[in-house]
Amino acid sequence: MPLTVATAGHIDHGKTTLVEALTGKNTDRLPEEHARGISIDLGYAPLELPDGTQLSVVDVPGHERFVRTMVAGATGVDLFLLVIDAGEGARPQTHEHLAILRLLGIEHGVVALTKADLVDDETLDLARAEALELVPGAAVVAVSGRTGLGLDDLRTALAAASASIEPADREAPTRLHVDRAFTLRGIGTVATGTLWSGSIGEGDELRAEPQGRSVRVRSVQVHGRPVVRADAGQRVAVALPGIERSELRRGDALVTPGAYPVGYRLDIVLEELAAIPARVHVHHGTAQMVGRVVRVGERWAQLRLAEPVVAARGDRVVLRAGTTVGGGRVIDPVPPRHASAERMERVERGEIAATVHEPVRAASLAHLGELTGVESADGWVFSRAWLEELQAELERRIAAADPLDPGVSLPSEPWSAAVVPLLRLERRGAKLYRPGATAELGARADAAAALEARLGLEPLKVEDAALARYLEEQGRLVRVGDGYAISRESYEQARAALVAECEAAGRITLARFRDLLGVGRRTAQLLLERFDADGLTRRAGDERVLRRRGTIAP
Ligand SMILES: Nc1nc2c(ncn2[C@@H]2O[C@H](COP(=O)(O)OP(=O)(O)OP(=O)(O)O)[C@@H](O)[C@H]2O)c(=O)[nH]1
Ligand SMILES: [Mg+2]
Repeated sequence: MPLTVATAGHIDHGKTTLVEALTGKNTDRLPEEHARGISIDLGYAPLELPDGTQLSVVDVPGHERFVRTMVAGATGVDLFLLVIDAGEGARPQTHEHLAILRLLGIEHGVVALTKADLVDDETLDLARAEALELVPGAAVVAVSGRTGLGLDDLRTALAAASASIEPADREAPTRLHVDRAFTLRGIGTVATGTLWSGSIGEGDELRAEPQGRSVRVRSVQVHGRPVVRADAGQRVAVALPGIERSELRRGDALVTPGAYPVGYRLDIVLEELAAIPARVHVHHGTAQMVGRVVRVGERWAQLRLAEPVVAARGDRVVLRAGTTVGGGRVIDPVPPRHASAERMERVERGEIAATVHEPVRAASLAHLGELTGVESADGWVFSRAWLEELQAELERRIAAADPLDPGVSLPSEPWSAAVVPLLRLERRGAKLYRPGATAELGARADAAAALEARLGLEPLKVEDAALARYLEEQGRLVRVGDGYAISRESYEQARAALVAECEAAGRITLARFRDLLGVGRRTAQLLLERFDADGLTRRAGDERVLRRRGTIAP
């Protein structure tokens, strides 16, 4: 099983020297690193242990200004190799790197007391005692990168620590947080990183997030050797010919398309090492960005990020503000904006269904684990209680609606189309009614009778629009213009006159129709418009002709 190990420790304590002694490879690549005698960027080397275990070593810089680089190198690895100068003992970045390893959940590893060739036995014993106190449970091995002392013991200790590592999840969707992107002549863009989960092989279709760019893997290498497929837990280099070097950088992620959400918020269980200010640097994967910490309850916080991240439940984050002030474990990688302690508690416990009330898209919860005990429709999930509340609320509004049109408008929310069919209500057009509900005149029966008595061919203004609509549906009047009505009989007579004229003359003008009916121009106009709307006639210049299949409406 391939594993990754990251060095850790204070500047100049001998990390790079030890990695070279173990692997034969000097991981300081940059001219500036050699000139200054310190590591600046991450270095990589393969290490085969006596028991055959393949380790990928990530060598990190110890300088306090490069702690963020250390976080990017350590994130996602399986083991640590904490390096402490036997003569100096633990120094500030020894402590800070150790804190970061703990925040990242990297629990297994080995402590190497370096430069053992330079100290006497007493000093070495002191250093060993301090190391045992700092990292209880870890093997502590005295070594020298200079003389080779203790290297075999160190390899053995690394093998023992490796044996307790749970294998990374190969079956999970692929995720690789990019720590380097560069161009190779003849190959194009190459990205490297620790494969957190899944596998990567030639021809795979992946997505570069958060850009959302589709990329096809041309080839895969593990420590300079081509492989057909690399598995979780390995350091891999992938050739991605379809994307420009400038479109990819440390902090991006290569993932199975659609498998991981991308968002600007993370709900975490907060771990506080020092006072955490409201504005911090958030480290996640190989990315780091400014973020706000919104505390929720006693244990939790919502991180609001300046840039999007590709996260999953269980991921770790490190929070820094000058120094490392805390971190956390992600419980929801794409949480709703308004966080409550109640929701946090439930989500932390994995009781996802209990957090669902009003409809949310099922896809937005998919990454929180299996979801049972909720209602679902057409990609939305919601609680039974919410559905009942909606039913009750609509029924209340229907009860208060005009008895002439006892319905309410369809909900306009995005979930409307999915949820409406589940309601015990009848949909008619854009409104909902009690099943079988009919309009009733109720208290307006007298008003209706009085109106009907006054109706004739001259359009009458009707203030009560609902009443007019109802009476029209009942065949007791015909509405014309905007808020006017005529009697049904008048409508039929006017219609008969129009049809007769058109059949005789082929067409009719407004003037002719007015004269035929003996009404004013405005009345004739309103009637003709109604006939047009009913599909009986259509305009042809200044005249009207019968439509071939004039429907008889209303
Ligand atoms: N005598 C002796 N010198 C050592 C040993 N290990 C490292 N050194 C020396 O210590 C100095 C720092 O070693 P590095 O390996 O660069 O230290 P580092 O921890 O990688 O430093 P940064 O990457 O900058 O944090 C170099 O001059 C090394 O030659 C050792 O075991 N014995
Ligand atoms: Mg170094």
